[in-house]
Amino acid sequence: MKLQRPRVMGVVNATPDSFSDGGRFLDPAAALDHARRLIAEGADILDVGAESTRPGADPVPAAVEIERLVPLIGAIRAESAVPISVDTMKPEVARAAMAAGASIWNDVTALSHSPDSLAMAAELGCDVVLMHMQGEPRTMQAEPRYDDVVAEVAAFLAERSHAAMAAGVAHERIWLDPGIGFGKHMLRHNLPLLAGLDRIVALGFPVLLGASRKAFIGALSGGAAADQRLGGSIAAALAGAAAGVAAVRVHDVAETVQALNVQAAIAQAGSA
Ligand code: HH2
Repeated sequence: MKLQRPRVMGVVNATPDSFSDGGRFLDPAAALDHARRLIAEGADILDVGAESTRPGADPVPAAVEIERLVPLIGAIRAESAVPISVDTMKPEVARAAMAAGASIWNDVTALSHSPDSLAMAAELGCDVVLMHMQGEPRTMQAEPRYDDVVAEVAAFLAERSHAAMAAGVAHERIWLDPGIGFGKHMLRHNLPLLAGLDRIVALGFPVLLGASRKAFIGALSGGAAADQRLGGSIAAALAGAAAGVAAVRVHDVAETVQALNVQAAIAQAGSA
């Protein structure tokens, strides 16, 4: 039975300071092992990153990102055909990652970090994820402000998708992401955005949702630590699926695949 459900993107961090699993996968062999495990658990895409975007994280020079990412991407590609996405805001890192075997550029700055980003995305011809963020990672949680968070995020994503297409990125290469947790008040902004995902989906591009283990889940569960947020992460993924997102970016692949498969099977039985 082929089920209609979002694709599951598993997170592989090669960072010493990522909020959810900081440091555990900096060792290249450990990161590769983790990637193997996520593939075995059913990941449809792997998202590899070497610069944490958590609030207050230190920037990483491009050369260090490349040094961490290229061997890892090459090693994954050598043993699997799984699509690989690279989580970077730097065009030179995206280029190195594509040369090593990645095919998706996941950019939390929506191709605005460098004046070269738009042209690089067009030149690479890869898929690009344009994510919304208010402010920049170091300071974005200081005082996020919106009048209407869903409308403002949708308008920003529409503008960036037009900028990308004007620069030569094909429509079918573009994904949008509301950027849960990126310059958003934990509950006042993230919850309306999750409730209004259908309005982001209505922009006509595949939508990626990254809510896994984020702080708003802790805020709704008595301050649960990042590795104690599985239930809430699954609830958010299911809400995304119900709204029609194309993919969810998650840390817990096996559990998310199971939840999405059950949701899809129930929906299918209901419409048979
Ligand atoms: N969230 C993080 C990183 N990259 N990319 C997209 N497109 N959407 C997201 O929601 C998103 C993202 C979270 O930040 P980080 O501190 O790197 O933690 P982790 O990679 O463990 O999720």
